[in-house]
Amino acid sequence: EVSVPESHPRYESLLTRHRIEAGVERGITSKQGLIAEGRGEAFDYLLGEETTDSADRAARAAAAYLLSAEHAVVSVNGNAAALVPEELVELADVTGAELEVNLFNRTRERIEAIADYLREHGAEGVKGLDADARIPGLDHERAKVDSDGIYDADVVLVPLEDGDRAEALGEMGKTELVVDLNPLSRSPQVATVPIVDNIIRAIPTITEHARELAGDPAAQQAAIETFDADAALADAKRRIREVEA
Ligand code: PTJ
Repeated sequence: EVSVPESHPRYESLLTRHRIEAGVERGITSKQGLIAEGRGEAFDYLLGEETTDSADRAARAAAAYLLSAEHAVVSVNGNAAALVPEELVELADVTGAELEVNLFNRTRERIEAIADYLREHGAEGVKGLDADARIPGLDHERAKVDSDGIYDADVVLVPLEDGDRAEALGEMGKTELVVDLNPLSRSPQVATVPIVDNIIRAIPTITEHARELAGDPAAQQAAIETFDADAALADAKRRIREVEA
């Protein structure tokens, strides 16, 4: 798919950029998605471009919430779809969650392109095309969700979310699992579970934990009860402050 040699010291970061660029070319990712990617990369660099122990614990708690949910939905935007289409489908399969396309810069074309792309990667029954319900307290476009999807969900995984929508979903009483590399951003701060990690690593990590926790409600409960969101954010901020060249 790309011509970056795996031995390149910045292999993963370059691969990520190529995927986002290709996403824009395919009509999946918005131009603003390019800016978001640059911002994410800077934080990833400061965090050492690895899944920290703290982020791993958050991923485990997220897996437990997804497995024990009545109705779990994974929200998919243009960046998530471009970066981890197959991994999102796998996560949905392992946890029983649904996938719903939900965009900040919403256009019918992009919704359909993303749904098609997810189906190409094995997804069934992608939601977000009906958009027959609204998240209260948000302006029109960002508020559009499926009544039998995000609107009805008790647990929602929202990667790379903007703060307003994250807050509004929280106000609806939903358990929010947020993947965001910026621990200072409002969405991880309002999340039940902030996963401060690159989505490229975070989604497979959540899936791995879900495989291990599946069918074990006691272990799921323990992962949820021992997780401390404030400590997770503090860990990420400390890591950034203590970074050395
Ligand atoms: O496809 P759309 O229309 O829904 O738009 C999606 C974007 C991401 C463009 C939109 O939601 C947006 O503008 O988001 P922001 O406000 O730029 O926030 C994106 C957040 O995600 C920032 O805090 C970034 O640090 C973070 N981020 C960027 N890339 C990654 C990331 N977090 C995890 N993994 C990444 N690869």
